[in-house]
This record gives sequence, C-alpha cells and structure tokens, in this order.
Amino acid sequence: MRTLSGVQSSGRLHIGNYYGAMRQFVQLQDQGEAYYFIANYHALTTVRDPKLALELTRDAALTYLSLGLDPKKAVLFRQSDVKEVVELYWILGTVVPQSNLERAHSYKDKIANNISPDFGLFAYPVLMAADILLYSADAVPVGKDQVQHIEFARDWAVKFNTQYVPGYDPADPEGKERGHSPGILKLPAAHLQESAATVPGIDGRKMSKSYGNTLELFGEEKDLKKRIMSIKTDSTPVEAPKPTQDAPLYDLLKLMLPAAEFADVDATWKAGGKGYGDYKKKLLEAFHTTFGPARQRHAELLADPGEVERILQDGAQRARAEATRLMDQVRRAVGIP
Ligand code: AQP
Repeated sequence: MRTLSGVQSSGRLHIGNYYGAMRQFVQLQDQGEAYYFIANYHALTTVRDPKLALELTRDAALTYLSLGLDPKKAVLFRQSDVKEVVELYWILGTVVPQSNLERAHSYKDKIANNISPDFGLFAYPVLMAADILLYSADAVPVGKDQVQHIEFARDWAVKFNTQYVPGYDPADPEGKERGHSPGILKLPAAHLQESAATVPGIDGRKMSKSYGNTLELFGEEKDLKKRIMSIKTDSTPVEAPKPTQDAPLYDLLKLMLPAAEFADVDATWKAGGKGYGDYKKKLLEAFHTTFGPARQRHAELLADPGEVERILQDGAQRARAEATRLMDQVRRAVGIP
C-alpha cells in the first residue's frame, strides 16, 4: 500500500492539522510506502509574500520532522521540487467538468468566510488531484474537509483513463478481467480519522490557518496561553452543568486528554462545580504533555537548517523518480512528445 498526503505551508501548522491528518501520517509510515509533501504551490493562493512563503515552507518541514516523521521510512518533499505536478495539473484539467469545481465545499466555505476567490483557489482541487495521482497513491489520510477532493481525484482519474487508455473499463479499474487494461491513473481512497475529522478552532469554527483561530503546534508560550484562555465559552455559572454542544473547549479536551482523564472532566463538566477557567488550564497542561517532546525537537532542528534541506533534497529525488515514470505514460497516452 502506498500512502500519500500533504499540508499547505499557508501558515503555522496547528493541532487541527495534527489530529486531523499528521498524526496518522506518522502512524502510517510503518505500514507500506509513505510519501508526504509540503504543498507550497497550494499555499500561494493565500501567501503573497515571497520571504514568508519560503519561511513557512521550511517551517512545515520542521513540523513534520518534529512530530516524528522519519525520512528513512517516508519520502518527505516539497511539492515545488517536482515540476511534473504542474504538467499533470494542466492535462488533468482538460477532463475536469467545471461544474465539479463549482460545487467544491472547501471553495464555497472559503468564499463564505470572505476569502477573495481567484482562479488558483477555484482550481485547487485539480492541483490536489494531480498531487495524488502523480504518485499512484492508494490511501490519502486527510481531515473531513478534504474528503470531497479525494472523491474528485477518483472521478477524474476514471475520466482520464476512460478517455485515453484503450481497453479500460471503469467497472474493472485494475484491469483484472481478460481483455481489460489497468488505468494509467490509479484510484486513491480517503483515509479519515473519524475521532478528529473536524477539530474546532478557538472560536468554534473549523480550526483553520486562514481563520486565525488556531492553536499552533510550535507557537510561543505566551500566545498559546492567551489563545487557550480566549476559547469561546458561554455564560453558564461555575456551579452549573455545562452544555457539550457547540462547546469547542469540551471537544478539545476530549481530543487531547487520555481517555481516563477525560472521563473525570466529562463527569464534572456535566455535573457542574468547576469554571471554564479551570478547564482551560487543564487544556494548556494537556497541550504541554502531548507536544512538549515535539517542541523540544523543533527547537533542535531549527538550529540545523542544513540537515532539513538535505532531507528535502533527498525526498525530492525519490519523489521525482516516481513522477517521471508516471508522466512518461501520461504524455504518451495524450500525444505530447
Ligand atoms: N480543523 C481541522 N480538523 C481536522 N483536520 C484538519 N485539517 C486541517 N484543519 C483541520 C487537515 O490537515 C491537513 C492539511 O491541511 P492543509 O493545511 O493542507 O489545508 P486545510 O485543510 O485548508 O487547512 P487549514 O488550516 O484550513 O488551511 P488554510 O486556512 O490555509 O486553508 C488536511 O488533511 C486537512 O483535512
């Protein structure tokens, strides 16, 4: 099985990225082949400062490595180091129905949250499909917001194969039956972590870099504390039972505390007797327990930029070998010399 996924270097990575996706990346590196990348072309849809774009790309690499990604087990690379992805993006785009892009949830959410629409944002799912299909991935670990994009990637791979691969039958995509051919583009499947499908941000919306509502994995202590203390709560008095619906603090405690410890919190939350301030302190402690070692590693890696660059160069070389192999087939199929 080949696993592939990426995170955009569109801001400092946060616990939504970790629980929704990156935690699984680290677990899956021990099962078959794993390819993980920093989506720095995607990030250009929101980051327009070149210095910052470079810095956030490097920061995303540090984040992967600090969280336990092992470059001996997984291929870690920058999206922009394999230019073939842009070529596949274009070729794939020629079979993508515009109506698919118009109903993309993630695009519609961003517009609803006042992010100005441009072609890059609109076409984002096509580049994401190219990211996945270029490396013939079987499984793509993602948060819930990205599941529709994986479904698009499957649909477009079928469209491409049907158009360009003689003998391809969509009912037999691997070409197992006599007379059928396997597709050039392999159909990927989303791998969703149900317990953390959507991690809420401090304002209760989906935690998102572009909404400024995140708990950064490697942010400064002072800022982290301030953000935890500002998690949206209601005015239920200390002694009263607290609501569990639309309560980001409750959801975050559930996510971060070990099950036995959360059971105690759950009991007092529902019975009353503690204030939101106590629960926020508990969350801060849980954050340090969970991410303390990764934060230490992050500080060490920051001091060794040469080593990080070496890992990325090595990853790019391995990723490029795969991409070149697939693009040879794609070019031949469509008639590009
Ligand atoms: N709040 C979240 N809950 C669960 N999973 C999440 N992911 C992101 N936010 C949450 C998952 O993290 C992976 C990498 O995401 P991304 O950075 O590439 O893009 P995104 O989903 O658009 O993340 P952001 O923070 O919301 O970025 P911006 O604001 O720049 O668009 C994905 O698998 C995603 O599902």
